[in-house]
Amino acid sequence: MYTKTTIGDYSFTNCLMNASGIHCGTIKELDELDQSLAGSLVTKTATLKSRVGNEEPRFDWDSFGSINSMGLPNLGIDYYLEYLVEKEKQNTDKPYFLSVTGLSETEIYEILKKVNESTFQGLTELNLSCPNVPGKPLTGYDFELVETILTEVFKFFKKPLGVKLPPYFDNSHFDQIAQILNQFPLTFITSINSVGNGLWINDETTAIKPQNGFGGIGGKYVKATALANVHALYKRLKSEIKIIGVGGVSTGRDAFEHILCGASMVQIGTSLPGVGPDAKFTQVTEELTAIMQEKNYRSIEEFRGKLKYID
Ligand code: RRO
Repeated sequence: MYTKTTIGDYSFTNCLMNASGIHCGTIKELDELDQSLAGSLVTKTATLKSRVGNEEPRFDWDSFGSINSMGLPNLGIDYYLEYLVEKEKQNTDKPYFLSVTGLSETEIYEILKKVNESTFQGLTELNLSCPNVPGKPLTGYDFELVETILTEVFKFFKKPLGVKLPPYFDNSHFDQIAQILNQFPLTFITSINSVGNGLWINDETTAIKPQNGFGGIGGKYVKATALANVHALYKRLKSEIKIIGVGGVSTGRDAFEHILCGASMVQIGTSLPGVGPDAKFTQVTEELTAIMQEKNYRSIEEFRGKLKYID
């Protein structure tokens, strides 16, 4: 396919995949992703033990995007790890992503040790940017803590690792996070997680229940922020660290823009659940391929990161 890509030593038949948290909590959902045109899949972010997450209603959406305060509901690391190890046996040339986090620094090390010791061969996405766990500040905004965690993790973790980052809004923050990430043998970063602490109101009442209605915003509302983060990090990170772009992708044009900004792979989040993996990945792949054909690009490498600036 025109849209094939690579991240580290891994090759993917298609640069499109789901975003963690979207259609990836159960075996049934993961299997539907696996059978679609997506080039890979990532699991719901797993913790050591399963979690029910926050009270409902905890998700709402409109034609421009979504708000969520899921609170990390997941079936626990063993469930996702066993699923992926099994998939790898059936599908030896398709690389998969496992998303993990911990509710404490110690839990992050414990869960990554488990992944390191398992037979999982794919890529691990360490989520440093969940905005919705009450009482837990967002790790990606604490630069010192990010540096400490990565220093500890790379003492023992020997598999390909990436980090999922929150959106940043200031050039000095792009500089600081890139300076830290460049010190480590990261394979990729995923940018951006939802824009934390938005507030939606229906009539006179919050749209979701947890934390008095505050939640992470995704979809079209965040595309400009996502593109800026992908491009700012593309310009600052060493070339070995590949970028997975996520935020506001519902068409081939959106994916094309993420790649122009520097993304090697593009995740689809908010726009996926309404349509389902089969139809969504077919639509976006066809649209992206049509744009490439019209512009005479035969691979995404021909335009990746080549955003033009007005003179
Ligand atoms: O589960 C969630 O509330 C959640 C997570 Br872990 C995340 O990384 N991003 C998000 O918007 N919601």
